[in-house]
Amino acid sequence: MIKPTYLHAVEILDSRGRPTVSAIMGTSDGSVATVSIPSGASTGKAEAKELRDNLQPYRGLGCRKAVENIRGPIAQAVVGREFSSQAELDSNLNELDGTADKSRLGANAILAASLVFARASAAHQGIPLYQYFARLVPNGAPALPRLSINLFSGGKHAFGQVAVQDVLVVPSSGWSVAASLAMIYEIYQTAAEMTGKRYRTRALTADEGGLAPPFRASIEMLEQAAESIEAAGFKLGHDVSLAMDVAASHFVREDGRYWIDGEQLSPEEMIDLLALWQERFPLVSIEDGLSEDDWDHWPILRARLGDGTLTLADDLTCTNPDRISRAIRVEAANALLLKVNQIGTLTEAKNALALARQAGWKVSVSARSGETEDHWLADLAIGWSGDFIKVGSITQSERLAKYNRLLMVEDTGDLRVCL
Ligand code: 2PG
Ligand code: MG
Repeated sequence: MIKPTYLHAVEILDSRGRPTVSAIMGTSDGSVATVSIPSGASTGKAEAKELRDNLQPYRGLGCRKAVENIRGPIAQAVVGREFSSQAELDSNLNELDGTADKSRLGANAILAASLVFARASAAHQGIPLYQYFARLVPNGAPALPRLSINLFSGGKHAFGQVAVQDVLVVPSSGWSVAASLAMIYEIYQTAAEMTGKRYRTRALTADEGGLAPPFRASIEMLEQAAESIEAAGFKLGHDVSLAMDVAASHFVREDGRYWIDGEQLSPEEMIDLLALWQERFPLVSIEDGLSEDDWDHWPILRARLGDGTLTLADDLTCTNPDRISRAIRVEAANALLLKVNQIGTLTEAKNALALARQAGWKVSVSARSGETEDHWLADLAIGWSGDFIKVGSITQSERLAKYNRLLMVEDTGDLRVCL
């Protein structure tokens, strides 16, 4: 049993300088916990709805109403009451909100309350946060995830200079977090030097700290990544592989055609293009290769990619159990990108995880493009034994907070990268 004695919230700023929500909870045993909430830019249509003020300041992006909802109705429902579990707290939050997409109180307000309760509960039980998360899932066994690290950015995270959103590097399984990061450092520096010379620009970075030279087409991101890996002294496909977040929902047009780097492709042609990239490059996963509404073509893409490359669903499934069930039923994907703020409570995200696991899917636990210095996501990836973690690049403290937490747990917690 845990009894919150107060719940407070503050509007703080995220890594893009936009407002977000932070919550603070005290409990009857004297513990105090804080948490802060991330926010996406290339969001899926089916995501739970963040509450934004739609007024000045911050061009409508303020979170003062969400903050007031925590200080007011949520605090009234939670403070002074005993809770026996995370599920009990989360179902109370959902009842209080009463909408399917959390738009009344705001998914940002609800997630802040859900997560701050988790951190307060971990403190109450005297266990690390990743242990608390592990105890939420059946047979939870904490394990360090494989890193998937953003090297080059395009799409909505880099002013749309090329259509594809991310090219990521993925060290082979078996590399520790510490060794993976040292490897990526070499690759990142080599890529910055090479692209600096090739494109005659300084190393400009995108929202998640990835490099964003003025590529002419998305294929150049893959070619340059492959070249940088080899030039840094690593064997492509052996030491390190690649992954992509195509984020195709953000360049599909109403007629269902994909407008990619000056070309208009039908869904079939888009699948051909992805299959061609899969043939040329060692791709561990292709995320959102098609748009969130293109349910007819996802199963074709998945069949085409086969077992060699994961068909990873982000906007398609939005960490939403209903959409995940549908994707499993029609065999649209075989891996889930899990983002807790897409659904809005830990318990619902846990249900999403369980569905994916039952179907034998791989899981990548992901940060958002707008992040904070909070590192709960690293604990979540460990506690829920994510196969991968996706946090962005290896610059900017909001990204490094998560990597540093993984380093800390790896060094002190005696966990090994899961194979
Ligand atoms: C994604 C995420 C993280 P955003 O598309 O996977 O890279 O981006 O947070 O902007 O939705
Ligand atoms: Mg994505």
